Amino acid sequence: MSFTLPELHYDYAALEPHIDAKTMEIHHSKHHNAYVTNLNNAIGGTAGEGKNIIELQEMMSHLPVAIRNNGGGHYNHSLFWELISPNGGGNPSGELAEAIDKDFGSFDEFKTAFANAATTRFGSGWAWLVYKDGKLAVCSTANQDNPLMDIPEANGGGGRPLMALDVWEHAYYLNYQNRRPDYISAFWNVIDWTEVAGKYRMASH
Ligand code: MN3
Repeated sequence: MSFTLPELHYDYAALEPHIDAKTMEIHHSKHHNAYVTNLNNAIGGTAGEGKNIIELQEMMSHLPVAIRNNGGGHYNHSLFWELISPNGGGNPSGELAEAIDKDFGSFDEFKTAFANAATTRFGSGWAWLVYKDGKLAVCSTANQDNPLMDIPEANGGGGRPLMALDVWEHAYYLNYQNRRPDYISAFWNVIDWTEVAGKYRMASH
């Protein structure tokens, strides 16, 4: 069984003007597709063969670096596409909103902490909202690493990912060039809080 590129639930142009169609097309059909292809090519004969994408992250310390890079890339992007939506934006509600207020002080303070993690990640990587030890936390990881990986120096402190933002230049350069902070600001218009809340519920109950 091999890994496959997931279909998006929206058109490449659906997130404009916040994320442009050309970026979405290249990001999904070229970058993510290459991670899937390279993962499938790398996994044969390793201990990861036959494992699902979550299991792979959790045993990454035992796997070749090609699986760390491409298996991380496949997991991270599959999550990212689920978390953004043309119907996104606004504010979280319900239990998630209460947890954000409790653990960060307010929604605005959470946004500042998350944007700071995304802005200060040097080079390529990801910013995360995770659920860990009964609390919400923000962190970032380099390259295609993520909080699920069993590699302490790479997983940003670990935890269950609830929300992810790709801050590789390929995620924003066509539209935003060097202006990563503008891309991070635009992300708040496409984040789907219903998806984040669902992941929070699964992680916390
Ligand atoms: Mn990417």
